[in-house]
Amino acid sequence: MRARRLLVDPNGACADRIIRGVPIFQPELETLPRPKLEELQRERLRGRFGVDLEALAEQPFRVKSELRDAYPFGLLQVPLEECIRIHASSGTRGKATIVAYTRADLAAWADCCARALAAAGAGPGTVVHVAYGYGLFTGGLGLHYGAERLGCTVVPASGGNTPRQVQLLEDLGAEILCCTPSYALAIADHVPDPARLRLRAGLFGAEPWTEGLREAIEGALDLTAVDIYGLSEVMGPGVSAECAEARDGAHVNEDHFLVEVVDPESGEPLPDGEIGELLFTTLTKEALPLLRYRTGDLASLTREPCRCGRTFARMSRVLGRTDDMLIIRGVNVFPSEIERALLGIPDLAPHYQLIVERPKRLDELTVRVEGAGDPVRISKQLHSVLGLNARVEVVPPGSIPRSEGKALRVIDRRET
Ligand code: DLL
Repeated sequence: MRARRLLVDPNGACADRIIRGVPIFQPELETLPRPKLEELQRERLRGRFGVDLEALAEQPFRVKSELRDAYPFGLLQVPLEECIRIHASSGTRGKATIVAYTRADLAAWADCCARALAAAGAGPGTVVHVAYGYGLFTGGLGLHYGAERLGCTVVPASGGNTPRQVQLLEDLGAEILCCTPSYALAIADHVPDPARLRLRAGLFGAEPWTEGLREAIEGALDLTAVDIYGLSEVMGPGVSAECAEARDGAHVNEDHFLVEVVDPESGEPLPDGEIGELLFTTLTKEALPLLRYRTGDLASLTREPCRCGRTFARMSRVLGRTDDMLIIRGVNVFPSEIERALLGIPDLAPHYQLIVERPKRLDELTVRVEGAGDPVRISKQLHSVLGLNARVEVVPPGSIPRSEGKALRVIDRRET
């Protein structure tokens, strides 16, 4: 058993914040009975957008291109001087999107990230190593302020210089690591013996990952890996996060964000349990409120109670994006499915790239993966699991470039 710390209210009150052994940062909100939560959402929705909860499904969607078209500040709902921070989407797809935050927005964001850190087992005094990039990307500063809000001791390492990261982890004894899952693996490459580190948990997100990758990271770094999700347009990291206790879906901070899942094609709402596109409505944001924002992320929801005691809805892992689905000779496949299949094959390492080309009008997929094994046999295994024809290249360990932020896993060389 890993030791758990008692969570002390950063405002001074040392409240009884242990619910069934799990420290909860804001239990009065995070464990609100659903009818009360809905009441709060209803009030906030009406107050901010003048929309009744029942009428939500009739409201038009907002999409990312509207933010891009309004670049940089066209959608701000408050004067710029009321905004005390600017961030931008990391721009792995297309031009960056600028977002802005008022003081109250930043406070709410810090609360959400503090909740996520507490749910991973952090508390006041826990040393938290933040290796998400600091800067316009929301990962670094988002978790940084959340950790301070919780009363942790933050190591603002940012990304890069991996050997130094490992040195800091070892010397400063961080118990919590925050970075992308792909960077966690890159860090693990430099950790010969995880017993030299004191890591207990990691908050990994900003890119899709699988249960197989979770196991690989947990094995290599000897920690509990939890998923943290978010997007700059809605806030940044901490829109939702898993609890270390159940690790069974990320709790959406529903007092701040109303979540829906819709059919990506028809736009019709889908019931809990069905996979569709996630939509968020911000209930408290001042600078950039968004009604029914289409994330492009595919996931499902459950409102079943979680054994950690939190009542917020949980979202599944992001299973892919509406726009990164690869269609290879008519077979629809998400990179995450290929990752899952690869990680199910012994002797392969969780470092891979997918190269899509169209040499003669037909798409061809090359899966380049580190490890050992017969490429023809691996290709057959992929085919049996995914129904997909892919050429496989098995390359020596260390030959696929490591990322310091979001991994670039798909190289699409097709002309569009
Ligand atoms: O990636 C915010 C973030 C930082 C989340 C640190 C978690 C940790 P953007 O750069 O705007 O914001 O990218 C948002 O990244 O729409 C998803 O497609 C993807 N994404 C974020 N978290 C996850 C996750 C940050 N846990 C886009 N699993 C989102 C899968 C994720 N995809």
